[in-house]
Amino acid sequence: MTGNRTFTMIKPDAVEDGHIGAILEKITAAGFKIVAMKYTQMSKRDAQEFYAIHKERPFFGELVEFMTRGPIVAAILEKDNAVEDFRALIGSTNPEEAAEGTIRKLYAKNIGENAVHGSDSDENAKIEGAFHFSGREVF
Ligand code: 3AN
Repeated sequence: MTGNRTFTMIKPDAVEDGHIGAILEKITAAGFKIVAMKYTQMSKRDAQEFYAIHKERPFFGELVEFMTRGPIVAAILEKDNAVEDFRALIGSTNPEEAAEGTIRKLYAKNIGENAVHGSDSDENAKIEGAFHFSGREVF
């Protein structure tokens, strides 16, 4: 069974470059409904916890630095088959491998500064959504 919610972040690089509006337009045009959204900035501790699964990876320090260097847009999105369909909309982690028309192909700079996050499973979508939003902030 596939769930109907996923979690996303528009990352600091895309925010700095002024792509919030264009990315939200792609997301809603693809049929995702925004059920929670905020403009926020993660602390070092937030990012270390959010990305704890990657803490042994060589890029962990760089990832924490990048994700905390400026504000992000965090959102919970609703659509049938949300996790898989959103991963298809954003494209591969490495923008050089991302399909034409995907958000990362359009806006990502490289494998680290790749414009957007998308949960990789229903379970992680729930954990990540709950990391950023209280129940009262989800509609
Ligand atoms: P995705 O975001 O496509 O699920 P993950 O979960 O493998 O990709 O990686 C999480 C984040 O870590 C990526 N969005 C990217 O910002 C960063 N990252 C992944 N691989 C690398 C790498 N080789 N070098 C630098 N940063 C990376």
